[in-house]
Amino acid sequence: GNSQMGATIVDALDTLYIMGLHDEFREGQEWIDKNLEFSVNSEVSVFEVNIRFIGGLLAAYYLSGQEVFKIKAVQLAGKLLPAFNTPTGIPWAMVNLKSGVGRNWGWASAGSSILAEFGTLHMEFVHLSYLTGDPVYYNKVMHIRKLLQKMDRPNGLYPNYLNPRTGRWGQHHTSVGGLGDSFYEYLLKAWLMSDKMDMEARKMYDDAIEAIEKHLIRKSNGGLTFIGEWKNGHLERKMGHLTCFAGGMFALGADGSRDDKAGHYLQLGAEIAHTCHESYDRTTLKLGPEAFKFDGGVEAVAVRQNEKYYILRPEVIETYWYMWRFTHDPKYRQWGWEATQAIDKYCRVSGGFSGVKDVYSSSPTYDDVQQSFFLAETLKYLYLLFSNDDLLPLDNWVFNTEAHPLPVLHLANTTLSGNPAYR
Ligand code: DMJ
Repeated sequence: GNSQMGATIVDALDTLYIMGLHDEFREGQEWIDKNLEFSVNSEVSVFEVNIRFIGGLLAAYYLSGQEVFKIKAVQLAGKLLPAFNTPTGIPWAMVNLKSGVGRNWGWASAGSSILAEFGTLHMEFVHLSYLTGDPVYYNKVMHIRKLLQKMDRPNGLYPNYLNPRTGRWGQHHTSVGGLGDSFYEYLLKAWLMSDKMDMEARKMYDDAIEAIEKHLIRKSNGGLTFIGEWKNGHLERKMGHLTCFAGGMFALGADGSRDDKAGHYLQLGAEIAHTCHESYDRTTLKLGPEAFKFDGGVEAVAVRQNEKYYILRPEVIETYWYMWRFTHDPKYRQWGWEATQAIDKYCRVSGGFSGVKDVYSSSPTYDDVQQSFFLAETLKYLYLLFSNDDLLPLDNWVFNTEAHPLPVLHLANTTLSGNPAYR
């Protein structure tokens, strides 16, 4: 948005808390208490506000017990609700926080909303209903799920674009990276967050992953497993840095997988982790490019100049951390340490850390931006990678797509839809 909303402060709170930086955490809390306001004439992304602000505030609330975070999360969620006023209930990508007017990105195919955006609300919205007793949030995300369930899927794949006016798919482009990624992640995590009771979510995840494996996952000539992108019946042999989160997702979803294929999915996670490590290792800076190809003799290397940047993204380290938790293979800590050293050497600047424009250049130039996910995710996952497993055990906590931990909900015998007795 165009107003000063303190994204980095909110996104970093739980990282500060987990690292035991309590003075800094209190400073953040004070700022939020005094300054974080939502009645601003600013157009924001529903998805980004949800994963960074609502997710960040909810995690800060659950970790610290400070009411202010819950209050702010609920206020902000109320400001997002007008985005769902579309003919289908599929929300607009953007909403003006003051007027409630929504619209979609101009670049999106056929006026569509984006799968990874409207499909990445479930965790936070279920928690909002749980905490407030108000079913409105839960009903919004369940409506999206039901609508998706009813739709035909080409080759069993979910296209990235869906028009919120007509309820029809836009361009048949499917990816596990940008535009698709966290939709699949949230199907799995909805199941985990429900204490494995939400079997509908688990089934949707299993079905989606089976189609992805069949149509998008391939081995390169050099033996690297990669996840490509499906565009109108054609497989593009290109993988994004964003797609690298999927290694961790496959490992996290191994337990409970259909036909007891746990070993298979853990192995797939390890192969993706390896491929993504190669994408780092084949650069000059030992930091991964935004996208890399497996085509015409090229393997895990960026080809186009505008795909050679690294903007402090977390996905590769996220996968190292999940793989570490599930295997305790020391190579994941070693790879995490390589990335840590490279970030410290090439991204540290006087005012913090910066993205770099070309990971293949020995004299990198900076983009002069420290993305808020660097503190929310990249540093948190690194810290967890070198911590004991009893810090945020995965049996009790589920991380949202911005690495904000939310507790598993034990909801047996209760319903989130319309039961005011629920706290
Ligand atoms: C983050 O905001 C989230 O991880 C999101 O799911 C994808 N993009 C960024 C980090 O790269």
